[in-house]
Amino acid sequence: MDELYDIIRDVSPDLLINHNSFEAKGSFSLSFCVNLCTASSICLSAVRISASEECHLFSSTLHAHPTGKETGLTYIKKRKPAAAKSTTMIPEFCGAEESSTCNTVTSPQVYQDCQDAFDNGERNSGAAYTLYTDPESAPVLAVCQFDDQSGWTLIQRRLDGTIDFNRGWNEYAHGFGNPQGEYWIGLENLFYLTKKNQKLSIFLEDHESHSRTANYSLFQIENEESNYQLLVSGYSGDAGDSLSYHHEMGFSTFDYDNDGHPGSCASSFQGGWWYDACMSANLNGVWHDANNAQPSTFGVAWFAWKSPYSFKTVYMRIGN
Ligand SMILES: [Ca+2]
Repeated sequence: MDELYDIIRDVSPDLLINHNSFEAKGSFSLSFCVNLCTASSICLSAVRISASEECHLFSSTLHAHPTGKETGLTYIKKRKPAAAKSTTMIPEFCGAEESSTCNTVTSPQVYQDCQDAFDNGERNSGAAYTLYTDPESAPVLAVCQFDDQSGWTLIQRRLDGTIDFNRGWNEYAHGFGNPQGEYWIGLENLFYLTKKNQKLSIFLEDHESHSRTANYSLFQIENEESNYQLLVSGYSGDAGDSLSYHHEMGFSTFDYDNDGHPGSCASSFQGGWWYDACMSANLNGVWHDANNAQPSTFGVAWFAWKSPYSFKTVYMRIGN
């Protein structure tokens, strides 16, 4: 799944000039197959095979028109939305003009954020939803967590070290990873998501299954011209406050140093973060297993709870 998600994020429009069709496939549920195509700006159609659970994504619409008599196929194609508030394509599904072997699927709902999803009756906590954080930009897949009162948008998660978080500026700006696994939603999305007041909640779990949280009543990310500066305040919780140290810092990556240190913190600690000189928290640092939980480079760090220590499970989520 990670591989497919990376493929559709990494194929650039330039490549499509020379290769006017790409195909990516993996095993997914129908709804996730639909969401993947929706979230990819280059996916124009998809076919899902129910027997094998294969999801094939295409950069052309040709494959969305069945010509054979296959059964158990669901064809997905995109069209522009009727409501012209967005130029983004949204999926249209197998209709009457296609063969009778088509399955019928429901178009996915799209939301601005997970609170919007909650307000519209969504309650499937932990599922990935298609979010339009900005009407002018491409949609993004993100996991929503719902409680009794609200919807939280997952913006970052560490679980097992399967995704490399030592990445450059462009990838941190636009996001990477798999929303249902290890994930970074992207600074550009964070800028749009935090235009209205947002709280931040950080969950930390060590390798012995002890967990604590750090909450902030205000969390805001400025635009790219401001290097996605972090504004954070109003700590509460039991993990200690390791993020206020980074307040008002721009974001830094190994290829773009905006930190408060003569050297490059992002290069030294191998992650993108709002480094100063250098850190009290480093949740995008290198993931370590239980046998290496006290690495010299600090790893996935939150000093206010324990240090040196690299936490096992971490996620950051935002909500109203
Ligand atoms: Ca520096």
